[in-house]
Amino acid sequence: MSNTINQGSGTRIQDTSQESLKSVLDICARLSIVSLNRQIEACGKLLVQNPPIDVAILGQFKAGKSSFINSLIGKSILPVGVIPVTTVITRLQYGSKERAIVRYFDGRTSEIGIGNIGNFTSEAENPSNQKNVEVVDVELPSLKDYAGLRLVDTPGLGSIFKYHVETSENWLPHVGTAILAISADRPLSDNDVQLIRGLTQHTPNIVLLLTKADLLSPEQQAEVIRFFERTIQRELNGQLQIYVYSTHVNTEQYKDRLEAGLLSKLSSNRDFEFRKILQYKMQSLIRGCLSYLDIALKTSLEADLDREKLRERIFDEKVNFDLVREELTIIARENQRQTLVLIMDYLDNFQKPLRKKFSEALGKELSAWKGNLWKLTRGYEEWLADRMTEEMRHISKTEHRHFYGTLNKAHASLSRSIEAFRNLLGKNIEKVLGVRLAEADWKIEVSEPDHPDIKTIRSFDFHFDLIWFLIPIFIFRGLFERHFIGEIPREVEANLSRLAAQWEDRINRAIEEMRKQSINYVKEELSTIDALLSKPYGQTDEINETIKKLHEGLQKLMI
Ligand SMILES: Nc1nc2c(ncn2[C@@H]2O[C@H](COP(=O)(O)OP(=O)(O)OP(=O)(O)O)[C@@H](O)[C@H]2O)c(=O)[nH]1
Ligand SMILES: [Mg+2]
Repeated sequence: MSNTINQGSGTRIQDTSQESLKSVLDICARLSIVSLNRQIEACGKLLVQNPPIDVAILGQFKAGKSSFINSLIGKSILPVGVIPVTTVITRLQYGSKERAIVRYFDGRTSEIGIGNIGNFTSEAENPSNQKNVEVVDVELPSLKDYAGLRLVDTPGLGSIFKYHVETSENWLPHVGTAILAISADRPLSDNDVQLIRGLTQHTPNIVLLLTKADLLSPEQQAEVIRFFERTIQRELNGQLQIYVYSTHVNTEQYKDRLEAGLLSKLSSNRDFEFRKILQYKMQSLIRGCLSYLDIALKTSLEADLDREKLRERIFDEKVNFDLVREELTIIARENQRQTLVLIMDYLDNFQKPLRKKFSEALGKELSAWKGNLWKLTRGYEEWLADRMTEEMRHISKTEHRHFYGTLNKAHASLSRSIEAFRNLLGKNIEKVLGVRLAEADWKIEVSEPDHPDIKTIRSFDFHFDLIWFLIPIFIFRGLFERHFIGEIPREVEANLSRLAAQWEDRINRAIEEMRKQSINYVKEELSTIDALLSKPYGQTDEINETIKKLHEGLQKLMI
């Protein structure tokens, strides 16, 4: 990475971090991932508060952490001792005047005298942190050289005081730069190596501090340092800066080296170092989140697979939309095909009586009609049209219910068919999901067909009246009267057929409506069940989307 993060890239890191943090937050909330909460909180604080860089002194209990800080600030304000002491996180930073503020977990704060810090941070005065102190913040004018940094004293790890261990471990995500204190008399335990591993999740800046160096001769110090180097190389496949310190001997010399090599650098490049830390923490958080999302994705894919299996079991070969649509269409078509035949059969009964009725009536009427052939023909036509219309209307009105045979049959068959389909679907759902399909009101509406507009039709094939002036009516009148009477059966048949055809059209249209209604019921039911089956799962897309977004964020943060 380049040694300068300019303003532009600083804004980019800030923006990308903000975006990625939001995605992480959303997906963690949605998938109930709680294990990243502390990292999320730490990154959130860095982004929102832009605080000083927390330079944390971490390490095993009694490693000399508090003594080291006291020595660094040139004031013995942190409690030290031969038994585990520090019980509360204590942060020290530059301030124009000396003051100490106690922050409690419940949000309260109180200012205390610098001399009373031990009342809150030492195990003796505040056993297992009975006073519920979250952190003690100390401001000192003497820390001017370290402006922009915050020295953090932490409770020791590895002691029998589980509370101390927990407090420090919980605080790790906040660490900006870690100084791992290792006492000369207990050089680099397995716990220290584990701690370094844990710290690499949270910061790119980790240094080792060999404390109580006065307990070793220069040769022994060199030997211990070589041991540190070899162990770190072997265990962590890397190198860490190693500083030496003693509060007893050569303190100023050790302090100068530490300042020059670490603290002054951090302080004078505070913004650059801060963004580097933020960038590192965000990358680590995103990677952590991605690893959870991998699991979530696999689970979701399996759920999708299960859903597919469920769907296959519910929508088996019997519960099949295409099949049921075909069945409903066949029912409708079969009935529609029979409509005309059925009506015609029924109307056939009217042929004879109508012929008789019309012939007799015409016979009576004809003798009174006067005029030439043209007038006779017009008179016949008018009479026939009026009577026939009246008759057809009467039949239509009084007999139409007898035409509904196919309509009623289609209704019954379609109803039976969709009910059978719903029963099959219901059984499958109960078998597969163990739930009963609620009753549904699948009533097919039968809309009574409109009455046709009854009009008679002319059935003459040749119009004699066009040549009326050639025909002497007094000679041929008898012939024409017989002709008119002779036409009656054809007229009756033609008009009954027309009535039948008009009713067929209307009835078949009603059957078609019912077919569409039935198919719609089935379609809607199937798509509802399908949607329900997809609902509890269907996170795959969302997870994939977040994974993609986080990878993009990670890429931007790596540049
Ligand atoms: N010889 C020697 N002893 C030291 C040095 N620094 C600290 N000590 C002693 O080591 C003991 C532990 O010191 P602390 O500063 O309380 O250690 P700590 O790591 O803060 O301990 P906890 O807060 O309990 O984790 C004390 O008795 C100190 O006097 C040092 O440089 N040389
Ligand atoms: Mg301490």
